[in-house]
Amino acid sequence: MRQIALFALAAALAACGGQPSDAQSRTDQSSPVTDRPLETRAANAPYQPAFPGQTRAPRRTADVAFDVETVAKGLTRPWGLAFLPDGRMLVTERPGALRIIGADGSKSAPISGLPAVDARGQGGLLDVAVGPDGWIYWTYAEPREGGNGTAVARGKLAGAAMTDVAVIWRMTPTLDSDKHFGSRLAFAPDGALFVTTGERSILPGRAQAQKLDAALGKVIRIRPDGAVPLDNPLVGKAGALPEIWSYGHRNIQSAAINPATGKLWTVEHGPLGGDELNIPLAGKDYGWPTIGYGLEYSGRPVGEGITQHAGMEQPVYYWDPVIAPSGMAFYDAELFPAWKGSLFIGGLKDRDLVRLTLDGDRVVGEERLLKDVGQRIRDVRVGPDGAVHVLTDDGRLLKLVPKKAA
Ligand SMILES: [Ca+2]
Repeated sequence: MRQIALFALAAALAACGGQPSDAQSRTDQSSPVTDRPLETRAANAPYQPAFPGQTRAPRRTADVAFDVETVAKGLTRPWGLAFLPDGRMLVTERPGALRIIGADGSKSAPISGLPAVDARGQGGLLDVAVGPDGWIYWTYAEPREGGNGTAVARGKLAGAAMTDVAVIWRMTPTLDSDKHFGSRLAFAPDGALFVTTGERSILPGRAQAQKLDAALGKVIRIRPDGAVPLDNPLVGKAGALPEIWSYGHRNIQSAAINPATGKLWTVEHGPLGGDELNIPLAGKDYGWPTIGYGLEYSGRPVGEGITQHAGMEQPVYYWDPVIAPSGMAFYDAELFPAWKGSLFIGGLKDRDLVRLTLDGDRVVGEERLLKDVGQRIRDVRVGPDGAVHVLTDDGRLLKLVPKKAA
């Protein structure tokens, strides 16, 4: 009955202009127009959620009017974006270049001093972050004897050069695959550095998402110099890598600290269905490949085709069909008051920007933005000016700013 009533309300709203009143949209950051899910396409997998609201949240729009400005274009397969304290930006390009983008959109030549990358497939130069210590941190697919693996390096930016460069962490074991490298960086409020990884897509890697002596398919927690924090959950456990924070992940390409709680949130790629939003907790198992909400690309079940198992954590939220996440940012700035508390996630598959409305640790609404841009969104970050910045696969750095009055 409620659904019918809300449908009638939506129809009434549509008849009088299609938008809820401004007062209504300000009461709760974003207003549900109906309780119908934003996602209307058929799911790939026949699975049911473990709890109400775990998937297909209601369409919930914030009715924010914004302009999309082009900060820079002509970037080559950009992947990661970070803001320097002086307002300039760092952008990685997957073939191996790290560039400085000026506030005026100017692009520097590649910063010298970075190690070589394996840029095949999904590899290359990946994420970049500015540490609270002022050092620059980045992830990349490191070419190695017998294959490659994700690595984390840091250095000091001195003009057009990176100096004091050191690799602070290496994902092991080395495998020969050009897929599922992770890898986002997120500094926690306590100064620890989270690094997300992937399981390399190939079957010998997939099984290692559950193995504690391998760094594939994990969230890693290290000190900025690469040392292992002594309060990590597996420190002292025989046969386990002490840098592991959580495990059972597939390919985590989005990570950010929730400013409301200080906790790490991540989004990982599922296969055919089953992209997951998780809040990875110390020492917990997030299930892959034993449980999940997607199918193999062939359409067959993954493993035994189960979604729940004792001792394995459920995702906070999942998508089927997938969004193919890349990059995420919590919105905690003042520029767009109606977006405060939202979580933005870059969408590769549907070529849009996903905005989630949260209620604590639950997803209660979903909206898709930038459909008209029509590009795969590779990273999303909030600038010091409060503008939402995104990188697109066609080489643009865009920023969303409040729509100027006519
Ligand atoms: Ca999972």
